[in-house]
Amino acid sequence: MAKTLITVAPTGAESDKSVVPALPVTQNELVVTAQECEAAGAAVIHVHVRDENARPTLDVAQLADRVAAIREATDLIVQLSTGGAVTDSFDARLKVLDAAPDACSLTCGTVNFGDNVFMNPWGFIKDLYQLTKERKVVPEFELFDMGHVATLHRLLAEFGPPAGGHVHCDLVMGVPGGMQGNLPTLAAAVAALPAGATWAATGIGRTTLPVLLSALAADGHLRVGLEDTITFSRGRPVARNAELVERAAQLAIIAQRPPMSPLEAREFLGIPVA
Ligand code: KMH
Ligand code: ZN
Repeated sequence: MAKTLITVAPTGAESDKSVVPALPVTQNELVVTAQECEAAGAAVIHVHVRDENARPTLDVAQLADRVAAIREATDLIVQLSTGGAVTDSFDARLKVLDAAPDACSLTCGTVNFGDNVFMNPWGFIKDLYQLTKERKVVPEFELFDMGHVATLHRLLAEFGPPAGGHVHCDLVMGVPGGMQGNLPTLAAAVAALPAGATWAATGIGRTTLPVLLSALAADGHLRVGLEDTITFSRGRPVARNAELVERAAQLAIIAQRPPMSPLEAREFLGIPVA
């Protein structure tokens, strides 16, 4: 039976803990969240680390601690963000791989990001991609816009397949400045992906449910979490990341594509067993 890969993105770099108290920011909060989300059906965790003041950090020692703590407590695939926060330098973002995660995000282009700009010029993309291959860290290609799909084709044509041999993408939809989070846009993006690529989708904010339901209908995989939405339903804040995973898992079961286990996800993504 076909299965659904569910990734949880529990924290992100944008929301403030004082505004979103459910955000896991300490090591303990992150580990408990990881355990709850694994039990609810997640197989991958997309990690942004916060420092002692709950601010985003790319400090390699703290990243490595989080990777070790999640591995110790769960079987989840640990995917570190190389996107970081919009203020992070390219150098710091490349150094994320020094923390030796199983996987990492790799965004395939610059995008307006609300009032900011999330910078991903070609030079940085190709340096990061080559480093993922050298270090055997499996990249997930983050696509915020249709132009990013074109850059993914260029990357694969110039540098060949990724570590693990399999191309897996995440359509990040509904960012103010990126592609819209709706069914026609999702269908167009999926149609443009490289042959053989698999994909998940996530919708930011109010696009969460339309994108989730569209992705399931189109045989795609799912990413959910407080990084992408802080509202469970109109006027009701998300209480725990796990409730977003539970909802995604229930819908995947209804769609006759139940969640993949972390072990099944390793095989699917080409990530060796830790
Ligand atoms: N925080 C955003 C600027 C990623 O994790 O790779 C970038 C982001 C993408 O979240
Ligand atoms: Zn992220």
